Amino acid sequence: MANIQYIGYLPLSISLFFYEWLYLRLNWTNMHKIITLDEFIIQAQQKNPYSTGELSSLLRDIGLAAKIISREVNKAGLVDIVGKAGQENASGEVVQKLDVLADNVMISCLKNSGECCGIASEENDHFVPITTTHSKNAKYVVLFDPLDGSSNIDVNVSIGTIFAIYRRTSTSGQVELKDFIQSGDRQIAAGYVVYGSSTMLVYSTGDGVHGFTLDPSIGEFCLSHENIQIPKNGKIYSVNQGNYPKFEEEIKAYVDSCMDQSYSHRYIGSMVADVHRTLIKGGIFFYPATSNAPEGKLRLLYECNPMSFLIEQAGGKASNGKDRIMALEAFELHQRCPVYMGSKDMVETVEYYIRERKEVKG
Ligand code: AHM
Ligand code: MG
Repeated sequence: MANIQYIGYLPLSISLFFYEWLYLRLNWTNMHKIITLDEFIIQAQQKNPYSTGELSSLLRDIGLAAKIISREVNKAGLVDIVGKAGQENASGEVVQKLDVLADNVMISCLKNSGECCGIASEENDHFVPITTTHSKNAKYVVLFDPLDGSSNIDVNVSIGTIFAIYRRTSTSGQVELKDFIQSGDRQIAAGYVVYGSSTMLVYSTGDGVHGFTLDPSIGEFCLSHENIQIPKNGKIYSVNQGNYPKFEEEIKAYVDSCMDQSYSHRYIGSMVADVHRTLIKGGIFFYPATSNAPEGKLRLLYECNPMSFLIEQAGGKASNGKDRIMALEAFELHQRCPVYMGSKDMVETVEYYIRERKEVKG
């Protein structure tokens, strides 16, 4: 009798055993599918027989800075890091405490890196040479906006870090201004980190655009968006429409056409978040010249060039309304420029509006 009772449990035990085996197998496979940022960078380096590993090492140090900034941004509201720092930056804008913190984290990680001989940041008036014995003859300079969209810090909306890496033009010794004032076409790598509903690092070394999501449980950026391609056309326009009365007539006409076609308007007010959405979903992000800011608001070296590098690498277009942003000549560290970037067809349409109206005006 007892044996018959146990036999009754047999199908249940077999299914439990099978279920457990399947669960373990799937988990094992998933675990082994994870590619971390460091692994990805090393794999990319191994594909290039001439690689010295210096750029890889620099990118990994920026990844470390991103994790530290992400940790601090996530604590904002709990500790005294929200609010104004009581100073203005090189562009005369109010600096937030988190701007300063992010700036210091980037500078300290890059100083320790040994692969960077100087940095320039939106928050500092002048470039900062790194003079340690190990760093002063390094190949690379890094330009960055440590915390973009900082007016959104207090209200828990996505903010980000943007970076661009160039090879220095001077041969050795302490860096000079000319090492930083280079056109965007000379970028070796560029990327951003968006501190949003999750933290993501997106970068390119000129071989496609790749996105990594921070898994807080293991403290690693894991490959989540390989080879991002921006859709050729889109139906989202992203601009501060409150500035409409200050736009030139041709930009007003373009914005009117977006509304006539019932395009969706999305504007977060953090370039990193707006460009991130544009990269993934398509559309156009623009910050045109206005009557009170004839060169627009965004900075060529810290914001426009690195984002243009990513947009072009993903198959999109980035223009100042007339020319490719990355072809523009840089002549000063905090230079601004009007920007139109995103899906190729949409950027060409706005360029057409600008060209046509300019011709009519003569
Ligand atoms: P910031 O670097 O001081 O934060 O300024 C740049 C930000 C961009 O992220 C965003 O696209 C733009 O400023 C928003 O400006 P506005 O509030 O004028 O629309
Ligand atoms: Mg900025």
